[in-house]
Amino acid sequence: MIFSVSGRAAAAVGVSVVMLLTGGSIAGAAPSPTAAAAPDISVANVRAHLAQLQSIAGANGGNRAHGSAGYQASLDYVKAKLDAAGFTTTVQQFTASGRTGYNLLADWPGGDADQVVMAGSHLDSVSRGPGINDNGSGSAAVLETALAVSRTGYHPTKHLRFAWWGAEELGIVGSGHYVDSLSAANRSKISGYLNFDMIGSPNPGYFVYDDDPAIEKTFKDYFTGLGIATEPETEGDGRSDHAPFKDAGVPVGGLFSGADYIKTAAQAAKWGGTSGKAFDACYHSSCDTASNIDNTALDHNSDALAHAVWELSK
Ligand code: DTR
Ligand code: ZN
Ligand code: ZN
Repeated sequence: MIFSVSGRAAAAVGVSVVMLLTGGSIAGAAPSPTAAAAPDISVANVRAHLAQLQSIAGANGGNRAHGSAGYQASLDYVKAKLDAAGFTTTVQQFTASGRTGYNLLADWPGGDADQVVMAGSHLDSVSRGPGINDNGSGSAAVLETALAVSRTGYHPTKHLRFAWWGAEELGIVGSGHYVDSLSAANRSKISGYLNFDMIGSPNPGYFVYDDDPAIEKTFKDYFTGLGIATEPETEGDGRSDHAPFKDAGVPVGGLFSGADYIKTAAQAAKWGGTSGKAFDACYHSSCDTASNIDNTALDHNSDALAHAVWELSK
């Protein structure tokens, strides 16, 4: 079910209507007495979401691009999982390149509404292919982390909001529309935005956004615990959905496993894989399919995502 929600007033109406229909409640449960550690995120579950996105692309002309049936079906799939898990979902509508686009927001009932921790990813692909690494990987990992919040009954001090953005490939349009539609007051309530755009690259690197130091440290400490050295993610500055949040003064961070840049010998020595080859040779290509994923990178990055959501929302 899609609500035509655009603009602040309409968004507010949309949210209240959605709460009535999905049984969400603003109050939610009290914070859990102890701030538990994040659960392990099942990479098999993340891969199952990727398989669904792959078959959606296959049934809809081979892609999940903005304005296409493949994008709509992708959003419907993610929304159905979240509605069933007790999230309060909102679909925000916008226009890009003359076609209607949609963002999907999912609020976990409860937590301090004045301290919102967000985790997001773009759900659209390019028109040339199914976009499984770019960015089914981020979308599936954010979805599985949200489902883990529900499964474990996690109720942190802060409020959790998850997001799947439309039209990132057209120029970061959906997330920009979302940030622009927030009042200054609501924008200031977002204590951090975590972005996940390409986290399963087949020749992976382990890059951590070097924006907000506290968020960066949360991710780096996690990988240090795994004995994995990380590098600062600098290639993507301003190139994904964290950019509108950063421009609005929101602390941002995130993870990245590499795109069409070439892995060096030094990077191959610490991360494995193949030097002299791209981190993802199928970037923005038709071969960005469900086989264009490194399972270990997807697994580690999904677990790091959950770790950061738990740690930063305590
Ligand atoms: N995932 C890419 C945007 C992107 C993010 N970080 C980098 C680094 C280097 C190249 C591209 C990117 C996209 O959606 O096109
Ligand atoms: Zn892309
Ligand atoms: Zn991307």
